[in-house]
Amino acid sequence: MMNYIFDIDGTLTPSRLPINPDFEIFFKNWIKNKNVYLVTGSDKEKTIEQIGLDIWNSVTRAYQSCGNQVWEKGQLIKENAFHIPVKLRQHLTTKLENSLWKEKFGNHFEQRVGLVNFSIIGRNCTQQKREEYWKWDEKNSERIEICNTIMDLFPNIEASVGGQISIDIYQKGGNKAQVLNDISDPICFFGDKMEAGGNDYPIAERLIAEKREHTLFKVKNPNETWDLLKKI
Ligand code: M1P
Repeated sequence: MMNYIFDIDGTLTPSRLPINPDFEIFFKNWIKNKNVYLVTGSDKEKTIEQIGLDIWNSVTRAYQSCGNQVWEKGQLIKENAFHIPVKLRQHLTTKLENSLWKEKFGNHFEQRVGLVNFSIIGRNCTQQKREEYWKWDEKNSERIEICNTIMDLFPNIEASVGGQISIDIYQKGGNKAQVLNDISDPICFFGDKMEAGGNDYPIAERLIAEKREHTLFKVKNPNETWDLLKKI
């Protein structure tokens, strides 16, 4: 039986925003009698806020914090601990002070289970500032540069770009690809950040490297996911 894996931000919903209500109705029906897994860098509370408790409880498994916390039908089944080392925190604080993006809104470090989410603009920014930073970062590649520097300086730590304004930081190997340890083939994977450096990349890379039976759907936005699902 096919196993369907979905990223959330940028794939099922716009980043940090609720799912389109019509897509929500469609998706609720579509997942019935299918093996469906959600894999996001985000935490349980934000995920439920965006896709609703009904979908979250109906899927086969929900992997939060890039798979560092796992939920099955509302039951917690696994979690890993992770806290950033003091030296990395100092390094990121310096990045925050020296960034060419000058507007800061607070909540720059968000501790999650098994993951720390870091944002130069700060998670307290408005939707408008979020969009502005996203466009600025696309031209300036600040987040990619921060991730690469973290991995050069701290070989036991991994960092990846997810969503619009932040990066996810976790123990080396604590990336989204860990979900493949307990999901069997064949697999269809839907994600918007499958390029190197993106937080969906480790899943795509491992499926290819291990010659697993799979199909990758690299989408630009939730509407594209919806269109693809109408054809499946
Ligand atoms: O899934 C990765 C990230 O997606 C969103 O990121 P941002 O806020 O940068 O758009 C958020 O859901 C974030 O929590 C998550 O880690």
